[in-house]
Amino acid sequence: MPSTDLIFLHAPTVYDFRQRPTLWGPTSDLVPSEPVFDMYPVGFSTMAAYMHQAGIRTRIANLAAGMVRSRRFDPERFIARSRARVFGIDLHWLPHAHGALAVAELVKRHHPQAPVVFGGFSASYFHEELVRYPQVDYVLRGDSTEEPLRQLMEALLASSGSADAAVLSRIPNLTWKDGEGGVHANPQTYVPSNLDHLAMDYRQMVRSVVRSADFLNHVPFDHWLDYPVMAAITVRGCKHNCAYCGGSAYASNLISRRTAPAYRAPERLAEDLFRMHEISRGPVFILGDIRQAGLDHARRFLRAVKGYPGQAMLEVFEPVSREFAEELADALPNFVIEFSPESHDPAVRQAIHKTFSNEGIEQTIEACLDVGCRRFDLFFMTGLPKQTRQSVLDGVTYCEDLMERFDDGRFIPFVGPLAPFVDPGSLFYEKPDQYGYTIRCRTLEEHRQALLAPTWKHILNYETRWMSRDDIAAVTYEAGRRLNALKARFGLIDAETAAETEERIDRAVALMAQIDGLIVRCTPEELEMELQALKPQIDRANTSTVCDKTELDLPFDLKAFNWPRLFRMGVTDVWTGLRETVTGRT
Ligand code: B12
Ligand code: SF4
Repeated sequence: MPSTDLIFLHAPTVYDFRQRPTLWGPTSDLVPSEPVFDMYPVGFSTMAAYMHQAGIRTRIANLAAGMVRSRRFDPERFIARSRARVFGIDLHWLPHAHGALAVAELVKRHHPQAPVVFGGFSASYFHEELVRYPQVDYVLRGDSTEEPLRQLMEALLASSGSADAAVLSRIPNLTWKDGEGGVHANPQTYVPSNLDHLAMDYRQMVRSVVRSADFLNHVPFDHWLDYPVMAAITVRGCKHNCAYCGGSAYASNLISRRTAPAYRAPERLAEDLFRMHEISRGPVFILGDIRQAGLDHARRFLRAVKGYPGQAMLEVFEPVSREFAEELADALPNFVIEFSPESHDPAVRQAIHKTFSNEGIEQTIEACLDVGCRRFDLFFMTGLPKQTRQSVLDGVTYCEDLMERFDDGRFIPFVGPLAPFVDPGSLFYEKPDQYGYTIRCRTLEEHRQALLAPTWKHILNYETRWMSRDDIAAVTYEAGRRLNALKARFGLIDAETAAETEERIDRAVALMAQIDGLIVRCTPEELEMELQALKPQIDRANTSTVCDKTELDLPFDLKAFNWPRLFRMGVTDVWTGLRETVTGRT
């Protein structure tokens, strides 16, 4: 009898990445993940907590992180040995198209009777195509699937895995197949208007770790063991409409049927932070601009969180006034700002619907640093409308001006590509002509195939009227190279780190040219052989291409985990679990 009702599996982007020679380039440079995006969706923890409340036993297995960590980790053997009644796989980020489907295939091979459930933004967008793959049984659509998942799980557990059509047809947001292979997409009616029904404190995660005696499989991403950053969610959906974003107001309506963002109540959000601090001393990343629901909402949060001792990273979507910066500093003295204007050029920003001015950007940096912000990260992107090669490089010059002006080591600019995909549901993807884009892949299968190309340049699913894929790749490397040199000049990174990054960029550029040449000259079989021969070099050029990934990390207390607290939490929980099992209560 399986001891777990539902196991969540997170796949790598491409299942056999350890064998494949893929030059991933800078696609993951600006997130904590490895190039195979080994971070699982934060929703795994909210779904696990929600299932726990309903008496459904869950586990998490981050297969991607396991594969990154050790060559000896065999995901197929892990799947074969997993005893779960239902398998849940995320296809949230489209770059997982290959890995997620391959993992589902393995689940079906080893557990043919166990239902396979998919969810996430990309699964929702491609739900009808996805459910037609033989290894997929169900897709739960939308940005909030906790309750539909509970209903599906109860139906599956009550029927030993093959729920009745009448029952299935009543589950909101569910796409499913009937016995004849007919696809049914139930109405997407479960769209909660706030996030207050969710538990976001990771305690369920600790319980699951203790119960399964399996810490490593639960880690959100491999590097988390060195850098235990936690995520606090303020919102699902967004009121903004950045044209590249697959989670914008427009995309959210299309994918999640969401007409307005759902917010976490400010006081609950503050509680989330304090509870996370009980577990980890790592920084907390507060996802979503806390001002999105209005300044009153933001101020309620700041009042409630005042006294929080840890480091808080805050995203801002629009410029910050001096007054608000002061309020931030007062409530969260250890605050860090993440701001993504994406370009220095107002015309480019206008084209992506970021309508604030350069003065707004500069005032924001000045105000935040003045009031004591620990660090200010600024993000620029390549591959945008109206953006030429020159415009990207001018953006680096603009960063140089800013580094000169704010030169005490706290202002750090980054540049990275819009990659690997323009996201489905975004305005670029849905209205490419209007934005000057050519979208090369339209179906899930086309994206799955694209991921098997030899370099990130060939994986890109788009080019723009202003830059081809070659241009985007070349200028991204060049911008990275110049910014790297500037960071060394202004003392933001040491000379050794800068030299290593420079060397990686050189190596990546040379490899890209070499692979381009092979593609022209070789037959597919020859190409495969040549690429395999290059694999060791490709692997060495793959992480931290245009900047050193650890530049993103904040320094934090080495005693990152509150072990006594974790121990108490785990032991209490195992004891409660045992008592529940004995008394039959949940
Ligand atoms: C927060 C965020 C992040 C965080 C991730 C935090 C985390 N661990 O989840 C960070 C900053 C690290 C990040 C990174 C990336 N992100 Co991001 N991110 C977002 C953002 C701003 C919010 C996402 C959010 O609200 N999540 C909360 C809800 C919606 O999701 P959730 O709770 O995790 O999961 C729920 C559902 O999705 C679903 N679900 C998910 N998985 C599963 C699995 C099963 C079995 C089931 C049943 C349901 C289910 O149910 C969950 C619970 O209700 C969105 C933009 C937006 N406004 O939406 C972009 C967004 C999701 N990101 C995007 C991208 C592209 C990326 C990167 C690939 C970018 C890059 N090249 O580096 C990386 C991938 C990182 C990785 N996996 O390693 C795209 C995805 C588009 C797409 N369809 O692929 C978005 C839409 C933005 C954009 N540019 O278009 N991101
Ligand atoms: S990029 Fe950020 S601010 Fe813009 S629409 Fe997406 S989530 Fe909202």
